[in-house]
Amino acid sequence: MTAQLFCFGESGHSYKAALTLELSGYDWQPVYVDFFNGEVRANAYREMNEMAEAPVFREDGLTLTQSAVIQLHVAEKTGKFLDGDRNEILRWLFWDNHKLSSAIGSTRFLMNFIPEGKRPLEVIAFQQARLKSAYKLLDGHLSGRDWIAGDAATIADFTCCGYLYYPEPFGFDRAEWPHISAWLERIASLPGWKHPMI
Ligand SMILES: N[C@@H](CCC(=O)N[C@@H](CS)C(=O)NCC(=O)O)C(=O)O
Repeated sequence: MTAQLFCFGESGHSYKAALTLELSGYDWQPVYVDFFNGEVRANAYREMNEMAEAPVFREDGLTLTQSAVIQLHVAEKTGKFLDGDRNEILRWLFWDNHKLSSAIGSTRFLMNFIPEGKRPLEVIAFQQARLKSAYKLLDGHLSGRDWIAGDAATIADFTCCGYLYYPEPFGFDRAEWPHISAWLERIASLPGWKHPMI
């Protein structure tokens, strides 16, 4: 059965899972989640994912949530994008989910997807300051190495890049982070790569 990924284009967390599926050559199809009209909070959606979040992966009676779990499942099943030290890969999956993607997701939401007059400027400034430390750490880690964990692309790369291709402003300027920028180019050069909004 073709696997389904419940997702939407603006969701960087969905993108990580979709990118892993796509680059692995997995048999999958996206199922659109109407996030901006509250679908993830509706009872029907919560029955599928009590955490009320996208993405959700479904295949042959299996339901998985949390993008990192979906990525691991796909990588283990296909044997792709898992070369390298497993603890190192897991370390970056956890770091990204805690310090990078979750912070970008909420900052980008506050800066772009709510009415201008309702944007909490102090919260945005606080988040951007914390994110700057995360960009600095990632840029430093990528100086002198091509990939986050190991000698080839892994799911650690696909989780950390999740939000960094989106055009909306959230305080990330690629020109300020040359090693991150070069790494994003490398990922975008992998055969089958797609932009999140395609
Ligand atoms: N750690 C989760 C984060 C998922 C997440 O926050 N998804 C967002 C969309 S990008 C969502 O559905 N948020 C619902 C909400 O916060 O109410 C993952 O990696 O799957």
